Amino acid sequence: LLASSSSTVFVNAESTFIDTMHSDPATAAAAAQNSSLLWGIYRPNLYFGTRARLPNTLMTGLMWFGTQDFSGPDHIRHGCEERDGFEKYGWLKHDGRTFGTQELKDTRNNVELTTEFIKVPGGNHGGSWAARISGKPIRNGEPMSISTLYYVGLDGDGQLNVDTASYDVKAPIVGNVKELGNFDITIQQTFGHEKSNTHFMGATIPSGSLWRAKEFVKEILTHRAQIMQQQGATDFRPQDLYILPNQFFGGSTNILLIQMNYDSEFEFEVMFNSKSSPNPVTTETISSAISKAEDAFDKRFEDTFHLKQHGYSDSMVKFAKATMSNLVGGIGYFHGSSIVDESPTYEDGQNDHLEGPVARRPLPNPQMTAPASLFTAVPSRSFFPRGFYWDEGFHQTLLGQWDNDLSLEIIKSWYDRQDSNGWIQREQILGEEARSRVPEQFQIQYPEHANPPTLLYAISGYLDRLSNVTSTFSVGAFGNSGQTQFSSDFAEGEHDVLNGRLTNTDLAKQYLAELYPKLRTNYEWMRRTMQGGIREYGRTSRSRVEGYRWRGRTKSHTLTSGLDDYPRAELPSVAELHVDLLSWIGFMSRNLQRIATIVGEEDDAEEFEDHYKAIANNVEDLHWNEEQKAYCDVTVDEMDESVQVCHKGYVTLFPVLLGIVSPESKNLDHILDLMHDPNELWTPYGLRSLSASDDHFGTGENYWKGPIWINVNYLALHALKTHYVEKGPYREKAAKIYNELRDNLIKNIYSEYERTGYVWEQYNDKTGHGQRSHPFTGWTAMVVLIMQMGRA
Ligand code: 6A9
Repeated sequence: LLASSSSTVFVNAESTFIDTMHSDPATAAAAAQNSSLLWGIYRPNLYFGTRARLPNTLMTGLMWFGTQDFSGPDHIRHGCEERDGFEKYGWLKHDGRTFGTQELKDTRNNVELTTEFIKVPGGNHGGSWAARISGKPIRNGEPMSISTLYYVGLDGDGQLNVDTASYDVKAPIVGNVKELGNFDITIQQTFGHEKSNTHFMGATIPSGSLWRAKEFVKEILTHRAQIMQQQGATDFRPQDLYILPNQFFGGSTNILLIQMNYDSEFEFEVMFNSKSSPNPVTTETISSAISKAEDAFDKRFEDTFHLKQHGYSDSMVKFAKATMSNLVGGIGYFHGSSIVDESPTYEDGQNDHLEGPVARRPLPNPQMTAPASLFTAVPSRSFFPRGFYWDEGFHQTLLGQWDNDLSLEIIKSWYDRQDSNGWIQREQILGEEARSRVPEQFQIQYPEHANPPTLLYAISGYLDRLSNVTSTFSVGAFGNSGQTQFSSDFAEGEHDVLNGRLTNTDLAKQYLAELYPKLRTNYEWMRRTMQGGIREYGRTSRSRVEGYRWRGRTKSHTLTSGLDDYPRAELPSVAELHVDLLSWIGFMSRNLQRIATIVGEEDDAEEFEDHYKAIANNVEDLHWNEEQKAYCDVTVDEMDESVQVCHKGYVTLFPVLLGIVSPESKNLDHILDLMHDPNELWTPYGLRSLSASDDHFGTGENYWKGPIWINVNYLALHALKTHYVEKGPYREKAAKIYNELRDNLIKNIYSEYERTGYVWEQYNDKTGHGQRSHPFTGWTAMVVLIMQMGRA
């Protein structure tokens, strides 16, 4: 397999050798439901990349660089990077299983790329798929000059054979991988000039290093350029200098790259054909399959979210589709080791060291774990392309509405990451690729560090969807205050969205029964590990043990709470009790009670109900501050007296955000006032994280000290709608706030998208401007649910 020189590597659309398609992909789709998640765009950290949902497997990816000058190899586009400065990029439509279309505006290189993906189910190995990559100048009349590279790599066992002899005629790559069977891959130009200007290379690279493909390419290109210059070449253009050598290096090729240079509009396609499938993808079938899938997407989007029906404009519907689709396009499959430190901790009473945590580890012992896998969405493809525990519950709250079973598969994958104690790593940094994006001091995970249990929030959304199809699931002590009204979120027409197999009563019960022991262990772990010291009360009665404290806190940060720099007590102390955490644990009790009832664990259900009552009681008893009219954290002062610590903002809202405060409660009235007061939390763009009247407001890194976050705003809207707008003396006030807040959020997130091209990590509370990471189609994508919710 050495040196083959070929300048006509790519077959034309007309000369394709594969027969036309045998059967309708839609029919086959139903049969292939089970394997429809094997192949996907599961490399969301890349602008475009596919892989099988398997460890150490076949992966493909796209790179490109500008050839207008000689700096190209230093600016190869591959992983999503904010510094690439694209004016816009993201999936416009993506159904999560069979189809997606993405647009990328690489402003500096004057090229607008479109990447389309289509899967054709069939056979025993996840079907076949195709990618179509096209490009054109953004600014017409200005030069566009780029070099594209598409690579196929095998990271693990199997074969990737390249028949160099017939390389220019038929499928250049023929392979076999155990779980994927036999396949072939064709990469060919279908439109564009410089057709002869194509180059390729095959090589053997060390296993596990495929994720470094970009560095590899950069080395090859610059090395070759050097050699050509040494040979005396002076008059080369960048596109003649930075080219692959048209050679195969090494014994058994495990990476193959195809390079094509363009100076005007172009299109090429990548076709992966699974040999066990009777439905091949061909150039002819790609177009019709894509347009069918696109129509189906549009219809399903409307059937699910009813945005047109509710009067949203076309451009707002387009925005909603793009926002949800980029969350879907953010779903990835990650595999590898992580780093965990299980060394013993010692907690001092109070820590007056400026930055130290209250818990010390005198003998740190970070260790690599065994490799593990996770199927998950990500908060941001560019900045945080990996799984985050509490982000994921929000992602799945939206995704569950779109594709119930896909969402349950992801939820299950997360609980598979739970250890025997009940702990799940908050940040999932699996493997070297993921680790390469995280500064060292943040790589280690600690087995007493929690994060809000939002996966249960997503599961409770699932239960609500179920209770809407059958009364079997409308059970539980909190059913009447909870589910019945909750179902109002899922008004007429919602049955359309119950598209999953797992909405079948028996299968749903089975799913929940399998998950239940893990949920219970996780709950017990939370209660045990986060236990607070309620010193002055002793621990005699049940309600007196219901007080909790986030671990892993320093003076300035409580990363585990998810609200990083939100102000807490001045000094970390073992005597602290955190009101948001108590609320989350109450939320767990309530939902576990629901699930235990469904799966027939009546005794457990009773126990959870007891816990819940004690928690609801202590929310008022321990945390309500009558002077401040807010739910506050608790700690002890220098005199060892219990004191409340009030920093009004998201933390002080949690008992309402999670529906623990009764609609009849006078305290609710005060919390509603707190929300609606512009001097406190109210802004024209959403609820700010910290009250404008708080001393810490807007100070320091100002991450959760004022800016507006969409996940917490969603919790507020959902709680209002579910618990407070229909019942109790404050229902009118609640409804007014709900309606105004909802309008403000939708208006601002949408107009910022129009203004900047992106959805953002957070929004400025003074200007409404999107800020920090982008695109951030993690929980900010919940704007789609906010649009769907309707007015109170
Ligand atoms: C640091 C920087 C290239 C912070 O969305 C994920 C999380 C949230 O869960 C959390 O509530 N974000 C929020 O306060 C982002 C966390 C990123 C930490 C990684 C490394 C990488 O620099």
